[in-house]
Amino acid sequence: MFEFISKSEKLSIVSHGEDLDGLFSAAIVILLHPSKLKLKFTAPYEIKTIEEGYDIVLDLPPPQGGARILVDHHESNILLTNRVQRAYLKPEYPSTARLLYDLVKGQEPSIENYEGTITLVDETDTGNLDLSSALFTSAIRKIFKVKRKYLAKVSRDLLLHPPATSSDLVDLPSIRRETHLIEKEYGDLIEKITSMSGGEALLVKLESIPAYLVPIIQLAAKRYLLFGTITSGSDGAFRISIRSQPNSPLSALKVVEARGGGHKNAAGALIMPSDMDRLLKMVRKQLRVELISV
Ligand SMILES: [Mn+2]
Repeated sequence: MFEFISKSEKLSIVSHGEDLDGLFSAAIVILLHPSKLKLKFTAPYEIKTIEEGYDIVLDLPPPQGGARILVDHHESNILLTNRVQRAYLKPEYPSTARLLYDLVKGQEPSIENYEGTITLVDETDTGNLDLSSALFTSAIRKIFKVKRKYLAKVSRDLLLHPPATSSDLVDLPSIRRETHLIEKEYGDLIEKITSMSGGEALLVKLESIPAYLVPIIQLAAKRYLLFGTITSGSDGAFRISIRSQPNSPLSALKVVEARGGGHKNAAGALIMPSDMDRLLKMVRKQLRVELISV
């Protein structure tokens, strides 16, 4: 793995552009192969149908065009490993960045300077977000939507100022303007979300606020056995993101079933509005569901 990354002359890599795991996994490749790197950020719901192939795919399902190497930890992507030459896919890993780190650290001991950041990535990628890491992730999603190319700069910044705590994330030079802006603009919403009382299942439909605020809304997820957000995409489909607690009678992955993927307790899918009723019915069989719009 280390040889492949450091010795290849040119490398094309594609990583997940919506969270810290995708950004820091890309940062590790940048560290080992700083020049002649073609770096692209995308999302699971975009990449599956991409016909282009890549040398390395990180934290994502492999594209139709295939890949030489896949490094990932999403259980649901095991079904697509026939698209790649070599798959390092370990669902037991808390993050793709941790897996990549373990694959290369034997040959590149200097990477151990980033151990603290890797631990922070593990925490944020297993749904253990606090307000600061949720603000950071919302800012990343906003940038992903409006000026995606800037994310490469954020990845480099993570190497220059390796964060060890979630408040370091909010203050990362390339991102702090955005995190402070979101905090100022949506202070009332943050207040409302962080004071939700909890219950069996809650589904939140985002109608009057942008979809990049989903990570902040999800701060309430810990207080529900099952928690979901629903946003509508430009194509008329709904994007749903589900979180579940280990003791929920219904797991997040089960809710999205064949329509999406992810981890057992954190999964997402694109669904048609006509399928919404069926999904709701399934959840209602097991849990008392509350539905709200924000
Ligand atoms: Mn991940």
